[in-house]
Amino acid sequence: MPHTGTDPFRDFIAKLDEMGELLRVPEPVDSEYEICAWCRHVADDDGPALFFERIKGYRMSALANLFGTRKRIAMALGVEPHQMASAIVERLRRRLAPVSVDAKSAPCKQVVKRGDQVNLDELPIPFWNVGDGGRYVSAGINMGAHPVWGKNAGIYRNMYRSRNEIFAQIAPDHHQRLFYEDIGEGCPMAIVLGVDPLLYLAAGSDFPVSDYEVDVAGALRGTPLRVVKAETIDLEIPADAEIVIETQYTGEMDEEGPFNEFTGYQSERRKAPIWRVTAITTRAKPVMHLAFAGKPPNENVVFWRELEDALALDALQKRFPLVTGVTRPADLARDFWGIVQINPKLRRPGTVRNLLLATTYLMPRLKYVVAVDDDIDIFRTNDVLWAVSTRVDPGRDVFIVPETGGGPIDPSSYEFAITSKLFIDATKKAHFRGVVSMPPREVLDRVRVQLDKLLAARAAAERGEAQ
Ligand SMILES: Cc1cc2nc3c(=O)[nH]c(=O)nc-3n(C[C@H](O)[C@H](O)[C@H](O)COP(=O)(O)O)c2cc1C
Ligand SMILES: [Mn+2]
Repeated sequence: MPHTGTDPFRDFIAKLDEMGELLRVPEPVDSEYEICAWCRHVADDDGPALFFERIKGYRMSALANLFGTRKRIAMALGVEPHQMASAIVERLRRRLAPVSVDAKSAPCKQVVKRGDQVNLDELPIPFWNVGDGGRYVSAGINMGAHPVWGKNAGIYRNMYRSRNEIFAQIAPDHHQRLFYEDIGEGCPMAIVLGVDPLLYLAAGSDFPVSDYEVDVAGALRGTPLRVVKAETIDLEIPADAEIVIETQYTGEMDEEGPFNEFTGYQSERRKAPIWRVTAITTRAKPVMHLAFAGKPPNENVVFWRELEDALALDALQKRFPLVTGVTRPADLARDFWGIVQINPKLRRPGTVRNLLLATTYLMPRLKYVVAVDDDIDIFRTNDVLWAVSTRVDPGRDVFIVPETGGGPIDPSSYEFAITSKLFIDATKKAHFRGVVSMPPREVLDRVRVQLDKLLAARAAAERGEAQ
């Protein structure tokens, strides 16, 4: 069952705490580089979410690395990691629209500041990696609406410009780019922080423009989200948000960036729209939500596209029943490698190559597409590379398609967003002679129990010594 408290963000923090998935940092941290350094280390260690209780010069606390591991995404959905894809597909067969509440019952309105009172300097907006062009709100869900295309929520990076101006760098294929280019000056946008983690998950995956990510989040949770009218713009926002930055497009653009991206490299300075902040509303003691980007692993790539991958598995299985799993590995920056897992008993001549090509219909930015058998754990990149090492003859099992579309911030591309694609059939083919080395299953299972017992005893002894 999904965790259905009345206060989804704070309930989830409490649940992480309870499960040993949250580390509280009591010492004051510096928002310049220091928050980033904490995040860097826990990212490298597959570590816990971080709760910064005190930030030098600010009154708010902050949370980072929320979805730094797939396990925590599964926790937010209330399932085990191996059940995630099927749970997502099942719940996303429908949508669940939010319910409106009035401002009195909306915690995000406990403190309301408008006009001259608005001051982004009160928010602990970090300076992240060396070379960033400014301070970045990195976990903001940007919410907007358009008279024809409807309502939308997407995560876009927001660079601080002044106490009442902020940027939003929105990729050409992302929805609110259409909104501000069409509406122009006055286009409304609210940047919301600290909301239902399932809305955060939904806003980070691509859906058709006709889909509203708040309805997607409602379906994932199984109960409608609570929304409330914004103060100064014609939008609805999550009533339980920690922080809401209400803005309007000024009609002006300026150079934004550089920013150290999820790829692990800086992207160049680019033009981005400037938004005037018309109100900031918060809880009485808000928690700022932060997301770390930088050289993978990083939390962005762990949860970005997670819903898309689950839906891609479902779509591929409809045409290719032999498919048993799909993922884009986070440790390889997510957007570059696609791994498809198959049941070898169902393979027919030519199917694997067709499947490799079909995967790029759903994931057009991929550079490498690899097919493996179902004895390979696709969530362990080394297992996939072991299959490539031992089951592939590069002269026979690999082919390249030149000059296809790729990601816009791949630092290796000769031409903007153009790449070739390498397809690798790393499944066992007819000539394959290998027999996988393993002790008997029954012995393995028996020893696992003994090993876990000894490890638990040792951990208990260590805790005893520490006290
Ligand atoms: C932490 C994080 C940061 C992101 N930053 C950006 C960004 O700066 N610009 C952008 O266009 N997309 C960014 N994305 C990707 C979009 O949020 C994602 O593709 C989303 O589906 C776009 O929603 P839309 O299609 O409704 O616009 C980011 C994703 C994550 C998870
Ligand atoms: Mn959208």
